Amino acid sequence: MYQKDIECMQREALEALQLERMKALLHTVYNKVDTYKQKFDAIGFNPEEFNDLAQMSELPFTVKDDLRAAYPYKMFAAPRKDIVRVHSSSGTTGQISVVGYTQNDLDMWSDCVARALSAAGLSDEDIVQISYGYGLFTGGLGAHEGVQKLGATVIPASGGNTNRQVQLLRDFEVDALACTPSYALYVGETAKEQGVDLHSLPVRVGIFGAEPWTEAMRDQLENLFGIKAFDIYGLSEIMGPGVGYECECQNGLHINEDNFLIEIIDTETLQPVPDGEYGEVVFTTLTKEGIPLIRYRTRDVSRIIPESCLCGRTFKRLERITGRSDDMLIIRGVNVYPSQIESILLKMDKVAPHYQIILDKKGSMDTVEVRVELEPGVAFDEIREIQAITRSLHAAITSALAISIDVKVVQPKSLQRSQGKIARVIDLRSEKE
Ligand code: DLL
Repeated sequence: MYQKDIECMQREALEALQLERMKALLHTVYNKVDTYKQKFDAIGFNPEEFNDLAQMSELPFTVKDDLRAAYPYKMFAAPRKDIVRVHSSSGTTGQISVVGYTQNDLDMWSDCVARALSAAGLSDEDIVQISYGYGLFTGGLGAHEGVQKLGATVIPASGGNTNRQVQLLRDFEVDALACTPSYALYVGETAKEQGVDLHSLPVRVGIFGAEPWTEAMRDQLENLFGIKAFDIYGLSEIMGPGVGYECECQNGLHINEDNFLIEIIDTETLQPVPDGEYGEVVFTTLTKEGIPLIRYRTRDVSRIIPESCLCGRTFKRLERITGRSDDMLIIRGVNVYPSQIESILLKMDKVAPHYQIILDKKGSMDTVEVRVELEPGVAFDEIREIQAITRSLHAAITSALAISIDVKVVQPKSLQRSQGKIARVIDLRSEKE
C-alpha cells in the first residue's frame, strides 16, 4: 500500500492537484453548506475567484463551535442517504460534534491508514491487534478498515479487558499493536506482571496515537515491548487516524497532503507562519464529501519540519504534537505543556512512566503538583531515597522549564491507568469554587 506515485509526488504536481481540488471544494461547500455560504458572503468572497493556493489565508476559519451549532447534520455537504457512517468527537466539553462519511470518504480514509501501516513496515502478511476503542470514537473502526485495506489480518480487540489484550497479543501471534501510547504502557505492564516475556513475542510494531506523547515515551515503549513505535495522528472532525503518519525515519508525521491541506497559523495574528515555526495546526479537507471543512482550527500546536525526509516522501512532515492549546498550563506566567513535563520525568531513574499533574488552589493561589510513581522494586519506605529522588526531579524540572513545581513521588501502581486517552491533568480547582 506504499503509494509512491502519490506519497513522493513532485511538489509542483502536488500543489496543482491541491489547487484543482480546492476549487471544486469551494464550489461544493458554497452551494451545499449554509454555514459556508454565510461565511463567504460575509466577507464578499466569491469561490469562482480562487485560483491560487496563496489565497488560502483569505478564507474564513471553521471552529468547533461551527460544528456544534450545526448539530447534528447541518454541515453535511452530501445528501443524508449517501452518508454511510457517522462518528463523533469525544465531546469532553459540552455538545459533541457529528461527522458523516460517504463511501468515498471511507475508502479515502482506509487508504490513508493503509499508507500509514505500510510506512511502519507492515504488509498483508501481518496480524494487527486494534486496541483503540470501537464506537463513535474514530480510533477503532478507522484503524480497522485501514488494516483490512492493507490486506493484513485484523484483531478487533477494542480497548479494555487488559488481561485479555495480553492473551491475544501472545496467543494470536500479533505483529503490531495499535492503541494509545498510555494504553500500550498499561498492556505492557500487565504482560510483565503475568510473567509474559514481551521480547520473545512476534510483536514488532506499535501504531500509537490519539494523545500527545514524547520521544522519551517512545523509548520506554520500544524497550518494554521490543518494538518500533510509530506515531499516527488524526482528529474526528477531519477524518480520524491517518491524517498524518510516521515513516521508517520516525521523525515527524507525513500529512496525507493529497487529501488534507495543512497550514500553521499564529494564534494571535491568525496569519499563516512559515514552515519551521510553531503555531496552531489548521486543516482543509480537499476530498471529503460528507462533511468537508475549510481551514478547521484544530487547537493542536506544532510546526512543519522544513527539511525534506530521507524516506523520499514529499508529503510535509508535522512535528509530533506538543499538545493542545487548551491543555497548556500557565504556571506563574510560564507556558508549559504536560508533554514537556513528561519528557523530563521519563528520563529520570527510579521512577515509572506513570504521572499526573494536579492543579489545585490554596486560598486564592493556584498550585501545581506533579505526581509520579516510583519504579516497582524501589523501596517506598526508604525515606532518604524518596527524598533524594524528589529533589532530583524537582531540580530537573526547575532547570528545564525555569519554574518550580511541587513534586510528589507516589507508590507504584497508585495512579489511575488509562484504557484509551489518558487524562494527564487533573484540575481540582473548580471543586473548590
Ligand atoms: O484521537 C483520532 C485518532 C485515533 C488519532 C487513533 C490517532 C489514533 P479525536 O478523539 O477527535 O480523534 O481527538 C483528536 O487528539 O486534535 C490531538 O489533540 C489528539 N491527537 C490525536 N493523535 C495524536 C497524536 C482521535 N499522534 C485530538 N499525537 C487531536 C498527539 C494526538 N495528539
